[in-house]
Amino acid sequence: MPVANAISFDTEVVQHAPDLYDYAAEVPTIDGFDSVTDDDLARYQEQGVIAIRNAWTKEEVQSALAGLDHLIAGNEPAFQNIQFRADVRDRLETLTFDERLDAARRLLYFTDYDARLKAIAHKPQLLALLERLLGAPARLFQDMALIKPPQGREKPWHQDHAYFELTPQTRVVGVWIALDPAGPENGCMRFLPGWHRRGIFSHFQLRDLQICDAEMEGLQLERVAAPLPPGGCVLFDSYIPHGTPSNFTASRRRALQYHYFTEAAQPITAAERVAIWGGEENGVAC
Ligand SMILES: O=C(O)CCC(=O)C(=O)O
Ligand SMILES: [Fe+2]
Repeated sequence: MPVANAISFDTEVVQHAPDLYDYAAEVPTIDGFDSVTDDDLARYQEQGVIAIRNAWTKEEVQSALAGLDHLIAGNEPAFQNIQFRADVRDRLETLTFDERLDAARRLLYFTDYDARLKAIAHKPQLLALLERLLGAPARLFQDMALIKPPQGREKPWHQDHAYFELTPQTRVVGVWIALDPAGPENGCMRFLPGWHRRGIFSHFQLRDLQICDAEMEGLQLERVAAPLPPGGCVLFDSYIPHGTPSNFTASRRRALQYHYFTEAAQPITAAERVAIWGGEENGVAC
């Protein structure tokens, strides 16, 4: 399924307001899939997000990183879905391996090209948990790798459902997996717990496809951050507003993001998506 917009990276990086991602609390972490209780499932329905540490082992994280390096190196010629930093796009063939690693920003739809990355998405304990959350067997429909380098740009506040060509009723769970330590300074996820129950926010093409900043300002006391060690993850409802600030550290923040629905998922057209989620297209002011 196509994503709604193509993002360009590192061009005209516009800084966000310095306090747009300030937060008051952290998402509590559950230790491993086997520790998830019925109370945690109830918390997911109530808050729209739960976090699990030690969800994938060090070995699994290493295998995922090796899989990404393999794809970024260009070792699977049939796989072309890598977005690189804008200034190198017209001279990719001249880059060394290290330069390619440095310039890669986002990979999409790669699970059919690397068995290691596919295995991460289909870990049986994850699929069992997703089935408990969705009430039916989970199907992977989108995979992404998100590389936020030092100085890397923000991902402004948004609802993932705004990007999908799926009916508003289709239930979707996102799984965001840290491959490097993800902390407040290098762009770990921020959420507005409970806000997945507030319905549809119009999305505008501003610094990215996003919710109007004015709607997301002044909410420090409601926001939470989800710092995670490698192998930790957040599971979140596709209606929960979330975002990540710029990376203010010298360390790269790599993550995987998988999205799941069930066989009940219903597609819509691109025009229907805009009619439901669009801002400026529908005359909504920001
Ligand atoms: O990894 C990030 O910075 C956030 C990614 C995200 O929320 C998305 O791609 O929908
Ligand atoms: Fe997102």
